[in-house]
Amino acid sequence: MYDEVRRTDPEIAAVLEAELGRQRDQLEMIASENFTSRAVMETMGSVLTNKYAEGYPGKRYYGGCVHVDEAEMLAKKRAMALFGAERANVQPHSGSTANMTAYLSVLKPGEKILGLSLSHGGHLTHGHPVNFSGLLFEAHHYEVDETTETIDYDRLREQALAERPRMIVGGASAYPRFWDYEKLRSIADEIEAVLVFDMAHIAGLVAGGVHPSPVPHCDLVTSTTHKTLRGPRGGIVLAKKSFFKNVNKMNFPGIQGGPLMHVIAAKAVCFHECMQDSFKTYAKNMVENARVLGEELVERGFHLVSGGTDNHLVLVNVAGKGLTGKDMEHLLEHVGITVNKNTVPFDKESPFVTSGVRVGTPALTSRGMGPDEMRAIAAIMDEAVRAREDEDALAALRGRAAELSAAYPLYQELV
Ligand code: DSN
Repeated sequence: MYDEVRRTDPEIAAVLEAELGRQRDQLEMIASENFTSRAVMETMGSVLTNKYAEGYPGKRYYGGCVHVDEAEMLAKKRAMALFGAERANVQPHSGSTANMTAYLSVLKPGEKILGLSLSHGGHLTHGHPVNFSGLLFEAHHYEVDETTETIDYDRLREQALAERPRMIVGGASAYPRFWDYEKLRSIADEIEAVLVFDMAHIAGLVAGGVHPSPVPHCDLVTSTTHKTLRGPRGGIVLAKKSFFKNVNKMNFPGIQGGPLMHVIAAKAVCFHECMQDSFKTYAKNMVENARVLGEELVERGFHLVSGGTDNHLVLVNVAGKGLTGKDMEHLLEHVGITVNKNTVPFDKESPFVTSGVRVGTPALTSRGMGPDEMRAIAAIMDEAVRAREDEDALAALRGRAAELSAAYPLYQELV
């Protein structure tokens, strides 16, 4: 696979090989990561990377776009069919530019937005002060309830009525529960706000029919394509027809220049894969694996934020185990399990330390792992916490994690 780069650039070839080894050998449980198909990777590594195509199919600023037009039209058509959307823009380079496109297509700088607080599971692009969304707009935040650790829609409504944002944004990067889109819609309607939903984390579950879809309820829906959707790294905006013209104008020329045609073609490949029955099974398995993992952790005395999960991730508060999220992330990495530290609602620790870890099942489910492996992983996590001062015990746990990885080969054709 890497023959040419090995010949021309051994230093980068070494990086590629080392990363392939890391992905194969570790138990990848970062909730936003996945393993794409070879078809997606081949398309991303194709000649389409050479092509400039500013504009949209049939209306480009460059000649020679006949074939990339075809790829983009397929990607749009498939995105609309997959999600039942009226319109789709498949050009955003990332989830962040998808959100920027959506927001600026309906708002002027300085207007008010209302999104879930980052420390309660939201995302930087939902109005955090260090992000464009907090810099360009007057951002307000809703939170989860302290007892249930789920979104308090009554308080959200009160806030919306008091602050009257022009846009409400739903969606999260660390929220394990279903969303109540009807409630969000009715609150947005009450104050005549635009309703945007960022479904980056759950898009694959929505596509697979195991999570309710925000598309019928929202004016604009954004997503990445590389998380549970298992496609190339990138973004999309789905829109109601009346919002679409502004979305297009804002993505290009408003925000981006030349679209990444190799990635857009790979998005089309991904959407096609997501339409297959095998993807429905995959989506179901991601959720089942997260449920089993969560239950096993609860049985071992871990606190799950909101008490469980409806989706592909669990947010584990490890403070009760005498650890910070940072300690837990390091400890798990030491035994061969990759997760990320994450704030939990009302966290007393800083975002660099945190009291929690976010653990997701998309990548290991792609490798074929199921409930038995989740039980084995929960046991490794628990034993690692208990044996955290005992290097021999940790080495034995690392061996058990490595055995699990080895039993589910990854990218075998790549050497
Ligand atoms: N960084 C992504 C995540 O890990 O959830 C969100 O953009």
